[in-house]
Amino acid sequence: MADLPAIAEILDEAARTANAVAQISETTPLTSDDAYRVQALSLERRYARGERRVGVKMGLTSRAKMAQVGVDDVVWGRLTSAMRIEEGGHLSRAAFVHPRIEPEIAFLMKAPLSGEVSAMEALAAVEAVAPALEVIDSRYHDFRFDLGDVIADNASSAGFVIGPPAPVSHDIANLGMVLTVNGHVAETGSSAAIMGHPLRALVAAARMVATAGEELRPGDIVLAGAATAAVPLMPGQAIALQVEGLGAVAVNIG
Ligand code: 0L1
Ligand code: MG
Repeated sequence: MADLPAIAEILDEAARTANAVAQISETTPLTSDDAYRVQALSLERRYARGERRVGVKMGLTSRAKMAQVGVDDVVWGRLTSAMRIEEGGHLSRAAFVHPRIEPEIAFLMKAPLSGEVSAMEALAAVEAVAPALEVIDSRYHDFRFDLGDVIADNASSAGFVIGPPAPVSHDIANLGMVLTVNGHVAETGSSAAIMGHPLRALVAAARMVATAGEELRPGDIVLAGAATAAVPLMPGQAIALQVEGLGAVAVNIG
């Protein structure tokens, strides 16, 4: 039987020290259920160090990313206080293994949400929406993983930046999103690439956290998923995301 606490320690240490490790699946293929247990155990280690859970991220929310990993459902991970990067602030490339950044939409929750909910119920629990950047960083060599690997690795969660919040009355179904690096366009996409509508990612988040006995809580951030491919991060980059009608969010890489 797999030693789930030992696997959680390996992945937590890999993230904490920014040292890549071999895929867990090379020796111990994990079911999704066991992989989510590993994720929860590795997050317990972060909480014990003083980090707080501040929300969740949805991953593999575009058809392109699902096809890349060979799955047909989204994944989720937990966001902690230590992953938050100030809007317009700096992050150190050296604190990560091989970080990438991707353009997202974030929800800020005002009411609890959990289980099977409709899109209308999900929307009613949202305080605000915002442009967001997610830093992902697989703790596996070469950013290679199977589904169990990536779930256990907290869905590659590494950092996030939230832009100015906008009222939920804003229609987020199909917003143009432009990611620039040092003023040059790196990726363009639409919020519609996030499961067809970012609100579907929130519905999925409510469903998936419930399977772990958790809920989305007031004040939580929910990252809905990426609208384009992720861009590798290097020192000296100024990263900015402009979301049509919603605003901008930026971060500098040192
Ligand atoms: O946020 C994401 O969609 C990433 C999920 C994990 C897969 C990856 O690291 O690309
Ligand atoms: Mg993401």
